[in-house]
Amino acid sequence: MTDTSVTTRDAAQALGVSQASLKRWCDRGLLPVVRTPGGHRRLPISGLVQFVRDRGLEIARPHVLGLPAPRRRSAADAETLRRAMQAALESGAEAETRRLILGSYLAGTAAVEILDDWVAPAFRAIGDRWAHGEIAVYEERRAVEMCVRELHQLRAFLPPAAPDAPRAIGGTLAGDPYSLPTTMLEIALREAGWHAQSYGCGLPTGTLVEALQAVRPRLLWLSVSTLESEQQFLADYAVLYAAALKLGIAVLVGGRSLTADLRDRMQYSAYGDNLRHAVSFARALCPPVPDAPAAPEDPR
Ligand code: B12
Repeated sequence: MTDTSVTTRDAAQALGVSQASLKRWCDRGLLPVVRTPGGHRRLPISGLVQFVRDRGLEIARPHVLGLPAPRRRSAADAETLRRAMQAALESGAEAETRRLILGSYLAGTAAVEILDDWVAPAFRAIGDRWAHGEIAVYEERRAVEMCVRELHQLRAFLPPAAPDAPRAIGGTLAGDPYSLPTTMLEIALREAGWHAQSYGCGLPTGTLVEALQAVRPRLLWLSVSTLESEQQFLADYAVLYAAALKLGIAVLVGGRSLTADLRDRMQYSAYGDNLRHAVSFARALCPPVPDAPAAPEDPR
């Protein structure tokens, strides 16, 4: 599946329903549709995925849309799932990695939970095994590549942010090549309804300041997984923080290299240990708009 939208025929086939039923759901607004220039309905994959998740539907033929089978939560606890994730990532088992990440999301597990509780700990374990010479460098790199691909797919499954949703941008500073955390933050904040965009890794401070001035987000996140020089980092970071402060932009920091000692010498709006903390801070900064109250009944 490469397209972000699918035909009603493929969607009906995947869900195991008639095309007429599917079109009825579209007309009742249960499934978002876009129209081709020729007037044909197309279903954005994100709308279809939310429809399936919200109703706990079984997808009869997920392969029609290139989707994995939903992976329902069993009695298996987080540790079992973490081990399954680690095994799949280590052995280069692409389909299983996909089933664990995307299949779990399709079955209703929050992206933040999948990433914080299974994927990040699996990589910690992979790192430890690499450090002990138990897995080869290529196995670690392959795991990162596979994970990046599934994260991009997971992002495509998330509902689009509302036009007036708050904006967040983030990434890593020069010398920090760790791409998974910043990609995951983008997903976590998108899942929380933000327009979140990761600008990637190795960003010079100057260009991030330019981005803050041009984009004016509500929030800047910075992930710090490695430091070449603490002194250089603190100097670069101070410039960035001052620019954000001037523009009224909150700065959220995190990552394995931000020790308590280092944080003592930094100023920031919030520090988080994980994606859940990022989402909590984002919610406090811009609380989600509650659903509009139901219209009073027509008394006539
Ligand atoms: C993959 C990996 C790499 C890849 C990264 C590729 C890529 N595209 O990202 C590459 C090949 C670059 C790499 C290189 C190296 N690596 Co490396 N790497 C890892 C590994 C296995 C996984 C990292 C990862 O992505 N984890 C997944 C993320 C999502 O988890 P996380 O970082 O914990 O993030 C979570 C939280 O920290 C938090 N978070 C993170 N950022 C932020 C930001 C905000 C705002 C918030 C709120 C939260 C938050 O939320 C996340 C989700 O829960 C780690 C093992 C580990 N313990 O992490 C080793 C590890 C970090 N690497 C290590 C080493 C030694 C190296 C090298 C020196 C190896 C070498 N000899 O070349 C180089 C150094 C590179 C450099 N310039 O610094 C060591 C570091 C040891 C140490 N003392 O610091 C580790 C710990 C492995 C080990 N156990 O020994 N590595």
